[in-house]
Amino acid sequence: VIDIPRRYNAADDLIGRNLQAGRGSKIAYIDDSGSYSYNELARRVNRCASALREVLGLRQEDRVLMCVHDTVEFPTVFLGAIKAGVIPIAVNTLLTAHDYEYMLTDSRARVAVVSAALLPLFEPLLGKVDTLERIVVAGTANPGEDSLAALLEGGTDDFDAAPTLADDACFWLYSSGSTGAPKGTVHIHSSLIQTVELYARPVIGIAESDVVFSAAKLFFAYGLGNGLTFPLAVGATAVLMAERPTPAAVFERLRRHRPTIFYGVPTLYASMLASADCPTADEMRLRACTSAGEALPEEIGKRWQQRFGVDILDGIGSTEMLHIFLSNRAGSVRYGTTGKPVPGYAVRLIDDEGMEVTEPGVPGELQISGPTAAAYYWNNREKTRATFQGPWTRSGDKYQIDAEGYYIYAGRSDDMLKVSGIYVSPIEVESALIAHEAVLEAAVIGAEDDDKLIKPKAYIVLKPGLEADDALREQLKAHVKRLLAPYKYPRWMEFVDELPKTATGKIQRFKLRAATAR
Ligand code: 3SK
Repeated sequence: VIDIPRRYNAADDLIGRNLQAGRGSKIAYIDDSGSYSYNELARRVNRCASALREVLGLRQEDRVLMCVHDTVEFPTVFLGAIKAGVIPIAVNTLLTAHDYEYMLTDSRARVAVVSAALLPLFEPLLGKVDTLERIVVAGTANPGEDSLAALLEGGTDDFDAAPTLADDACFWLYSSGSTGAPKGTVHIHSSLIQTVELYARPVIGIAESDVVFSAAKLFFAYGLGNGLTFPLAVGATAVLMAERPTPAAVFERLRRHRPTIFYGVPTLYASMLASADCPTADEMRLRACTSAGEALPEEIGKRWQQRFGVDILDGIGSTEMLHIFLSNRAGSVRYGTTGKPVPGYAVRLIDDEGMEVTEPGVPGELQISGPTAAAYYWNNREKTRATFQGPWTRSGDKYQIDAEGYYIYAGRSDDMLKVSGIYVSPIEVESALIAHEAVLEAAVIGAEDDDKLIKPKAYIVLKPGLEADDALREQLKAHVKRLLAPYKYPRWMEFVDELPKTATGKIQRFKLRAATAR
């Protein structure tokens, strides 16, 4: 844990330290449009900060929602807002207009900065969400639309950082839960740099000479650290990719830019290994790989290590804790485990009676204490109190330790699923299914695919007189994809006569999980 002055601005620190170290002409970012030096990034951040304040008239602590693909526009707006004392809210680019309407209404963001391709989802919300004043288009805008490029034109090359404090709200991320709406998770200025000193330097050994590439996007807490905080804190170079992280797209960047650090998620590692076009070790110059989002199956870690001679450091973090607090370390990797606590964080396991579990093999809920915990959930006292309990943050994940103190994932405490590293609420998928005219009831659980990775599986009761067939299955999948972010659709469907329920009518998903595991 490092000492941070009371008066502190995270963006000013992350950019300013590179200019002070004489790294102005070094490449900070490479995206699909070109390369950007630290000097150019600093200029763009200042222009964005000054334009948000002086052109758009935003005040300190106003909020800007960002739905931006991984291009240089993301760090420009994220850091520009922070430098201006305006609070960026980075949201998942894969959601629906309905999700964005909720987040805009909840946050009362006055401005939304949106990648051009996502504009159709946002345009109808201008006028509908009365606190939203303007949409600014990142990328190529059409005549009549406000573009980020024009906004930057209106800014100035120099800008003095807003007088923020280390404990001030800095940015938000939205976190999902099994029930209820996503929660605006408020992080403070000091947290970003703490994740570097606690995790990125000691665990990954990130240094100025590294070129990093994160397949996990910047709007995730995991991707934000990987592709923004960590490289900028040490003066490294980060490769950004706007498109979906398919194996082909990732291979192309690995071959072209030859990063030294690659950050992935288990689903992607599995599909990369299964692809005929997977590069050879010689084509790459990887020296460290990380995985988070969901537990990395042992077999995938071992196959990657054999193929590339580099370990995958599997770890777990959370939106609430900002980055990884439990991780494997180079030289002591144990596949099939999430490693040990990252020094600077305390971790404990709590059983159903509220007692701390210390014996190997006994599961308990993982709770974490550390300096990067979010301050609170916006406008949500009940969930804030349930999650942030004194110095401890409840993760909702169950873990057990083995005889040597390695932590092993033992499932969720609630019914949430993690699909390719993103939380999916079963209730949301069930509601989408029930909205289909053929469905009477539905229950969704997580089931393992051939790579031992979790995907949604639905148990469905059809309306009387209807029969299940392949056409209906495909119709239902398409229906869910239309209503929700497409990654949430059930990969498998089982049609049943009834669902297991409590006496009060609550679905007993644990019974379906037990039946599926058999
Ligand atoms: O999913 C994770 O394990 C994770 C890791 C780092 C930061 C945030 C998250 C959710």
